[in-house]
Amino acid sequence: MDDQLAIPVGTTLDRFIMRKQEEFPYATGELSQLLRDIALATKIVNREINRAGLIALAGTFGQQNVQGEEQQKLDVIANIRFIRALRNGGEVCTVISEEEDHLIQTGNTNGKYIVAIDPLDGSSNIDVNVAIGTIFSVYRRVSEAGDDGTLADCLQKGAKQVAAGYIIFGSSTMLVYTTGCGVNGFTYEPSLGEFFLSHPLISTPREGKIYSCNEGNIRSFPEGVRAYLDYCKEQNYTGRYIGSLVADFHRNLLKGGIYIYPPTTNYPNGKLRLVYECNALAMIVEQAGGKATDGSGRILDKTPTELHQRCPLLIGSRDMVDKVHKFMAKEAVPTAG
Ligand code: AHM
Ligand code: MG
Repeated sequence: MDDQLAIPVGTTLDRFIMRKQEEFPYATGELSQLLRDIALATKIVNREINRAGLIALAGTFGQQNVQGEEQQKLDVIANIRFIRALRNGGEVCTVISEEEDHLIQTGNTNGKYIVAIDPLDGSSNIDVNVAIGTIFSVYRRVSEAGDDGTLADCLQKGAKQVAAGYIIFGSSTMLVYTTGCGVNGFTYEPSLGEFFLSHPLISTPREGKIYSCNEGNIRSFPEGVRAYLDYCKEQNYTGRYIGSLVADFHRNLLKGGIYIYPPTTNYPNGKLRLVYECNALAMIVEQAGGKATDGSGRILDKTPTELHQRCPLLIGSRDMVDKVHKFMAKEAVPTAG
């Protein structure tokens, strides 16, 4: 990591990836290429998102695209774009996507890597011009190369991720990722079509003052979480909830805070997905000095049993996550009498 001090802010993503690869003399360059594939798809999706308002306007006049098809929803477009880029890149044998029920085999049977992706998260915000994001995890396959990836390749615990990242499509577009040696953020300059290092070695504050959860569901939150939220109010903390996981997470990562999606009546196992939402953000937050749990244990130690399994998520500044756990532990202690 020390060497990174020599990589200045303003370095392009391509050059950064190349410099990082040079730190590993035996690296084959495949992971580097995979990250470039994701960056390329991001630029295309970014273009589609920026045109979304115009497309919707066209839609109101009954317009169709050039093939005469109805315009597709952005999350479907993003899914197609990322999968196409990963397929064309050649390094990935199998993709798991929020948009598809089953494993997606790319046909690159010699590809070493598995990618789990939520192509466009925050679906309720897509149509209303609010920040949305993409979340991705990269695993090394455990099966022999030469054939399709297997379910076992895709159900590895988060601690096995070799890289994880997210893209936020907000007031500017950023790509934030880690390969396990710190977290770096890159901001997109649309007129140049390049990502530039803007947030080197992100470190999240140990303690924060922002809490993020959907308080509309508070009646069905576990008692310990409710008690913690009371505590936040007593402390005059700030409540901030966009309802786009990436946007809420990104703000809290930079400023210090906690995001909570606990079990609720509607989602008894939590709403978020372990394999392509929680794991990636958990790796990033840990690499930045924060913490991620499901309310009882570390997210990265959970072995998934299903591709689309849901999981409660408490993620953010270390001391804040520890504090909720203290409130939850009190809840678990039976009261006398
Ligand atoms: P999605 O994958 O259908 O978009 O759902 C995930 C989103 C997260 O981005 C967000 O944090 C959460 O759902 C919001 O849920 P709620 O509307 O229940 O608060
Ligand atoms: Mg999602």
